[in-house]
Amino acid sequence: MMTKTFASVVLAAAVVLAPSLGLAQETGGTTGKVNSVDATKHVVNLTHGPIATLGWPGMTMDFGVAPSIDLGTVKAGDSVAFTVVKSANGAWVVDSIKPAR
Ligand SMILES: [Cu+2]
Repeated sequence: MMTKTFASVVLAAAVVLAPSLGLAQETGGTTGKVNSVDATKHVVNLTHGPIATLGWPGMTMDFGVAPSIDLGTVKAGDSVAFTVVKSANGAWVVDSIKPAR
């Protein structure tokens, strides 16, 4: 879809360009459990632990997922370790997600 493609390009550009522009990039990571995956919207719902660097408590929430991530490798019930980054529009986006060890 055009809209999603455009949003993905903007997001990718923001993630790539923010550090080179000297913008402070807020990031953090933790572990959690995948509750659901919406591959069409490129969104996951995670119950995650606290993220100390962001001052977040543990919670259950939806996250957009960076276009570079193959959601075919992520499924409901998985325990994962993931990182998030604040995108240009203020939304938090998962920029890495792997099976938790
Ligand atoms: Cu959260």
